[in-house]
Amino acid sequence: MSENEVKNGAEEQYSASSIQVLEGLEAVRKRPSMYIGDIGERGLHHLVYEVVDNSIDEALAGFCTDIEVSINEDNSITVKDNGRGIPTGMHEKEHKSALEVVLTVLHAGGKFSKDSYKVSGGLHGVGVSCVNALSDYLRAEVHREGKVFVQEYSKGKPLSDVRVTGEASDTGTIISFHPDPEIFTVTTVYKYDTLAARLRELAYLNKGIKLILTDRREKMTDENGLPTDSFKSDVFYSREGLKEFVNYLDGGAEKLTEQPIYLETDKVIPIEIAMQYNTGFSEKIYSYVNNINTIEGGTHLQGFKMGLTRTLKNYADKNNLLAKLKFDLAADDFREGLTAVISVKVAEPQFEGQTKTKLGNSEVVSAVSQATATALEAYLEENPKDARAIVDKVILAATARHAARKAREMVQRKTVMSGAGMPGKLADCSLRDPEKCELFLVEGDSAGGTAKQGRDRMTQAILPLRGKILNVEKAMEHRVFESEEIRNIYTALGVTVGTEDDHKALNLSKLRYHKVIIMTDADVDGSHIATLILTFFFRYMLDLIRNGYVYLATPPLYLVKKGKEEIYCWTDSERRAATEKLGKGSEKGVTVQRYKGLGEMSDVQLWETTMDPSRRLLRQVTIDNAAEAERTFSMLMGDDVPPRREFIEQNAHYANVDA
Ligand code: 0RA
Repeated sequence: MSENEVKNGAEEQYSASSIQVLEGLEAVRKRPSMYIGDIGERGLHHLVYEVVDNSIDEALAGFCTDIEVSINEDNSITVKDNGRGIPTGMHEKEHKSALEVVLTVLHAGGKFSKDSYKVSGGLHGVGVSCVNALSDYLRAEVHREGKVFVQEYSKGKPLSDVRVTGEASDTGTIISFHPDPEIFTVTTVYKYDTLAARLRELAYLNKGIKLILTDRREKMTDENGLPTDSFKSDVFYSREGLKEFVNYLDGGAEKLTEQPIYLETDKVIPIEIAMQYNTGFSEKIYSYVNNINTIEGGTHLQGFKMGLTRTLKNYADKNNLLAKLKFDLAADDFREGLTAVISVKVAEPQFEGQTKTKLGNSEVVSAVSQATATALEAYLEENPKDARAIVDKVILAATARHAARKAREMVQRKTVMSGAGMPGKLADCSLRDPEKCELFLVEGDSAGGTAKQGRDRMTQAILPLRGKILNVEKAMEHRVFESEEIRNIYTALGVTVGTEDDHKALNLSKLRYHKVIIMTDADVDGSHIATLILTFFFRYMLDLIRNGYVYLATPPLYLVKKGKEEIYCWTDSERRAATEKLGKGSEKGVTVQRYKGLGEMSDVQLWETTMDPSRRLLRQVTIDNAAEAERTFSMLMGDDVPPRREFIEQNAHYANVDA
């Protein structure tokens, strides 16, 4: 999970009149978002994935074992592999080097790979030529047939012909590129953790491939905090693939069985699945097609669920384990406390859905359900003790679901009677158009009071929350729906939960605000409260995050003041600059006020710095790597203390109070 900085400004817009026929890489530069999704932080990182995917393909074809990714000092990227090297001979049709064709012709990759289909491929799968088009500089180096071939480009155009620059005793491809700041206007700074998360995921999904990430912008420090000669670096390698992935996702969860249940088939549709039950309550199923996280699921997920339900139900019936059960089992009772990863490779995937991450190929349903049933049947027969533990867990889930029904229906009934029954603490806005309305979730009644005074009553609603809301990561479902604070959030948002066939389905059609803004103090406690709220959204209202409705407010840390002049500061370096500016002539009378909490600001100050849409900085909560977010929430909200402390130390950025 990460935060996008949302600045007020125009997005790219295409009006009908400006539509024209575009050819080649010019098209990519004119409409980059159509090719890489967006031109923000996501798109910037997508460039790296496009290049790495080519090397992964070479590895999956059996010719490459190591892939090294470096973030260079100038925020350019180098991807190096030890594959066969991109072919450099003359390309018959195009009358130029194949290397140049691959790098400068849109979708050129496919022309070479008739015999083996491309299995990996970024979400957009646009190829390395797109990366070239969107880079102000790109250099391709190929080691092949004993020689080193080099060609350089700018904005997709070759700067020279392919040159032989030396001899090579190895083979492989080295692509270096620098993203064009004319295209990536928001940021051209790479985030190590974002790239690390994707490379880790790729290592688990493609066992046996070694992926190395190095950050040449940052030297490691020794125990005294002094820089050493080595750069920050991680090696991602998984010998056991999805089995290890499931363990990683589960973090410290208490397991129900010793080992994950695992299957791998190499039929027409290669399928790999690992699954592990734990004693927790959430369902964490991650599905991939050709290394792409299919967050909307699809036919492979459908097949898995069918195979799982049918096999467990049959086993339980056959062994007379359901005799005492007084009510029916629901399909999702079989998935409570289940962590699973499903990875399939499909030759011609059809992607559907809002974000084009839902697999549509119907032939995949039976292939996956068959494979799941066969492997699970065998496992249950061979491990009767585990089988018993799993069936008991399913029965427990059904019992808990029954107990939760009343609490859930309360939430639903209250929300359905819209208008009436809004929480007493909610100070609602007067407009009713959700697109124009914002809800601030505010830590504590005192700050809540200030926010109610300072807000724009037309569009901004305030819901104060009592300090720490329930940690839903550790609570059973009925406790979640019984919590007053959480019920207030459901009611205020106008979100209902549960339909006839899916008791957990979320209904956002009556959502009352399109911005839900978490506003907490800029300190450790405030971060904790924000994390608890985000955990609730992640587990119970994921679509709210996915639709981009969730934001974090950023209150200032300092007010630097001299006479009537006031400067708000969000970082220590801003504070230093402000102190310097106001203190010119090195005169006295400059005061620095540190805000320890929202409550210390007046209503006017809170409005000016944090709530006024024309001046504030909102951070939009997005999920760029679902698996990483999963793991982070399990870890942050789970029982294991040391990894949590480490994460907070590495990621928390609070002001130096004593400075
Ligand atoms: C087309 C054909 C061959 C290799 C590749 C592409 C290739 C592309 C990339 C991109 C990054 N690393 C890569 N490694 C290989 C095979 C040509 C042959 O038969 O030798």
